Amino acid sequence: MSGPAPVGARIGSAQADFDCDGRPDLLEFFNAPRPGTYASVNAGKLARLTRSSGGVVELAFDGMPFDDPARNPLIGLADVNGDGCDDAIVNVGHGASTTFAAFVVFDGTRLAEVAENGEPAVFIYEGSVRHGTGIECRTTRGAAEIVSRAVSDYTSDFDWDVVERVYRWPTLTTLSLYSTATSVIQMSKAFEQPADFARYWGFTCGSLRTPGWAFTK
Ligand SMILES: [Ca+2]
Ligand SMILES: [Ca+2]
Repeated sequence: MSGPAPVGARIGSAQADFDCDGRPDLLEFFNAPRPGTYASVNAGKLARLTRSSGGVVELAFDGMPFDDPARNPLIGLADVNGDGCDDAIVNVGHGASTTFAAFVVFDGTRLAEVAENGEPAVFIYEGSVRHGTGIECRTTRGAAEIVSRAVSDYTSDFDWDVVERVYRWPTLTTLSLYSTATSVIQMSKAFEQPADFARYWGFTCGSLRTPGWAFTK
């Protein structure tokens, strides 16, 4: 990024303990259009963390292209990387029936968008009647993981093809693919959806359960 980013309206905020000092910090989001790929599509955003100790760190990121620039990008708060500090889950775009989520983490020094192979790590969730992707944060034998489970019944009306990808954290702000597994869920009735619907259409992380409809179905 070159030059100061013009910062527009504040479009969201949340209080949580992002630096783990036991006191709440303030995370704010601003509309921040700037030159570059997404300048004309309202994607420029700025996250600003004001720590309870007084320090301020900022992160410019791209999110929600073509969306209402006044829309709050914050999906929710949870500890995504397992260090015990709160992190932010932000909306960075959508498909026809899906939401694209990314993670904003304070690593002790800077505010960063979690990356995989040098690019923002973007996780898709939700879906339609014939496909879905669920995201889950979990810990396996002490290792924090992000699990993505994509399902579709394109190949058979009675079968859901499942692709499960598990990611782990080499650092607090980077993810890498740890394992991939495929399986099939067989249904007795055509077009029937798996019983554990939220597992394949919802986003579960800490106390965050979204979207609500995926957890009441
Ligand atoms: Ca704090
Ligand atoms: Ca964390």
